[in-house]
Amino acid sequence: MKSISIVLLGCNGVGKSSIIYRLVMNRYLDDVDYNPVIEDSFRTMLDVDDESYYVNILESIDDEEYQDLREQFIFRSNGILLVFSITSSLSFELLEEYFQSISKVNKETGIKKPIILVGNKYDSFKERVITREEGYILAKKFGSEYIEVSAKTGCNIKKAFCVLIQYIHKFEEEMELSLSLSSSKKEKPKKRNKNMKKKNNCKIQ
Ligand SMILES: Nc1nc2c(ncn2[C@@H]2O[C@H](COP(=O)(O)OP(=O)(O)OP(=O)(O)O)[C@@H](O)[C@H]2O)c(=O)[nH]1
Ligand SMILES: [Mg+2]
Repeated sequence: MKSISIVLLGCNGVGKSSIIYRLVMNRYLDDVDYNPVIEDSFRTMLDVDDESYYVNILESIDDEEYQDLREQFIFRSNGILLVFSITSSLSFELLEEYFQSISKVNKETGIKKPIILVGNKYDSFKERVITREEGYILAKKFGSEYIEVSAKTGCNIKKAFCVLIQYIHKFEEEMELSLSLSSSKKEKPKKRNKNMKKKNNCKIQ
């Protein structure tokens, strides 16, 4: 079974933990006395396109102090769910900062990690301040897909993870292909020049 790691990034209170609980336990913890921790890690299994995946899900505390930790999480992951709340403009504006962290890690590793932009709290559409169109525009800028979800109702939660896994799978297939192409190029025998041929025909007597 394939094993992959997904990290959830986004500012305080956008619903990262709630999204994870909904996926892993199919539960919604409404207004729980939540104690943010530095690192939360969950595991679950998901079937995507006839393939089973062992999914490791990470969430990190959103704090300037832990910027290095955030970059480590990005580095360790195979793909990222970039989360904001459709009811908070600040959570949407701060996405740029997270994207910069992703770009920094991508630059260092030379690998462009798949991202899905997730607009949570879809159920609170009456308090919506970010339009769907704004979500699509930003997702396009990030080179990602945009999905609106609700951890409260469960709407599109599984879909967001499945779409990301499809992207990760596609991305890794492309990486393998380009690696095998570049190694086969290296292995390609060089054309012999005339001198070499002569040399090889020489008989040592
Ligand atoms: N209406 C609504 N509220 C939500 C939803 N998801 C989360 N919440 C609420 O938003 C608040 C924050 O949710 P968390 O899951 O703790 O958010 P978080 O991103 O993990 O927050 P930190 O860990 O503090 O960064 C809680 O009061 C949740 O009940 C949702 O889909 N709809
Ligand atoms: Mg949390």
